[in-house]
Amino acid sequence: MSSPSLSLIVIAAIVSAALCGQSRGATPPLQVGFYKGKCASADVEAIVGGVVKAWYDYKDKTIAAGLLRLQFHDCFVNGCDASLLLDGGNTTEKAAIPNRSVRGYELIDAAKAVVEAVCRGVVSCADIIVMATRDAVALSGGGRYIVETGRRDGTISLLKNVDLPSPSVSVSDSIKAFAKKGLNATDMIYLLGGHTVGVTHCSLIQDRLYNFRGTQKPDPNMEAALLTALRTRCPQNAKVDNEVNLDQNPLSSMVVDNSYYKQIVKKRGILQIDQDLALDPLSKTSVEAIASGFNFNEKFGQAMIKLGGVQVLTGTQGQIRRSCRAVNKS
Ligand code: HEM
Ligand SMILES: *[C@@H]1O[C@H](CO)[C@@H](O)[C@H](O)[C@H]1NC(C)=O
Ligand SMILES: *[C@@H]1O[C@H](CO)[C@@H](O)[C@H](O)[C@H]1NC(C)=O
Ligand SMILES: CC(=O)N[C@H]1CO[C@H](CO)[C@@H](O)[C@@H]1O
Repeated sequence: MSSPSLSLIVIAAIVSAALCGQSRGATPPLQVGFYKGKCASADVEAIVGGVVKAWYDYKDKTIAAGLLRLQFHDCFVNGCDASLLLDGGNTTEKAAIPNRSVRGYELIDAAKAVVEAVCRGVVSCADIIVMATRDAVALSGGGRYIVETGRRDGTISLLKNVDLPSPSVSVSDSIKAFAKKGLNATDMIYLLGGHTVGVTHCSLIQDRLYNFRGTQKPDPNMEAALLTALRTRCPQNAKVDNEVNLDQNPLSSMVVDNSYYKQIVKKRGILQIDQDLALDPLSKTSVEAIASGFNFNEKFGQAMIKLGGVQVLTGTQGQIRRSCRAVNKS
């Protein structure tokens, strides 16, 4: 009577071994230094780092902001598969409204051109995004975190997949949106620290300045001096949509540091989600701890590594695109 149960065990063992082998073969994990020895004797990370440094030194000191937002939008929509980079008229991720001011595409193209010249068809666009963002953060005063690589590029980019949180999302809904990507509340609190650099547009904060939630009054949770300054920068019925620094400390608006948290605890947040992060009981205590100096750079780096692992393609999945802007023809 022991034979049926024995054969069941044997079958179960075979099935689980097969499943295990399959998932290991098809989707190996990301790894640190994936490209070592894969691009002749070249150091892929150093090549990308050189392009980013030149861009930062000679072209654009604000590139970290562009790339941070680019990585966030890429990873949040269909995983970190460089789908955001695909051109294709007005039906792709790129054409989505929340994405309308994403920048950094040209730097990715430049880095891709250099690595392709050294070893063709080896380095994915998805990895270039993650490596370049890391380098730009380090050049902008943030910590230099160690990235994992081995991502492959996706082939699909659809506008209808874009489901990014709006600037007026509540903290609790934002936590839910991040949880769907495997990122917890702590990760979210650190990742929003990306708003320590870069800009938004007046149109996205107009309601906070003039008519908060239909009250015909400004957001009561905005510091008076900031309100005055922003009303000057963003006049009502203006014809131009001006830019506004997300970190309102003028000494630090281009530096990756914990200044964003210091500002929001002083009610000097710019987007509504920024200000809410400092007020909501779900995040308030963490925000205050980070503002008072708690190890931001290292924690931010860890959260960026985790963001870089969202729904990645590895192994034989996807492809290594020849151009970051188009799916390979054959
Ligand atoms: C709830 C989540 C988030 C919301 C609602 C949000 C919303 C926004 C909005 C509305 C803008 C301004 C766009 C414009 O006016 O052009 C912006 C800019 C920016 N976001 Fe976020 N964001 C979120 C999370 C993140 C994360 C996780 C990162 C990166 C780690 C990030 C990095 C940035 C950066 C660096 C900018 C400035 C971009 C530039 O200067 O070009 N954001 N974000
Ligand atoms: C883009 O959208 C417009 C309508 O808004 C449409 O006429 C046009 O054909 C679209 N172009 C592409 C490439 O899909
Ligand atoms: C969130 O994830 C991080 C990193 O994976 C972990 O260290 C932390 O304990 C988690 N936090 C919560 C509140 O679950
Ligand atoms: C709708 C919209 O503005 N889409 C933009 C998304 O980003 C790309 C690259 O910057 C622009 O070319 C699109 O116009």
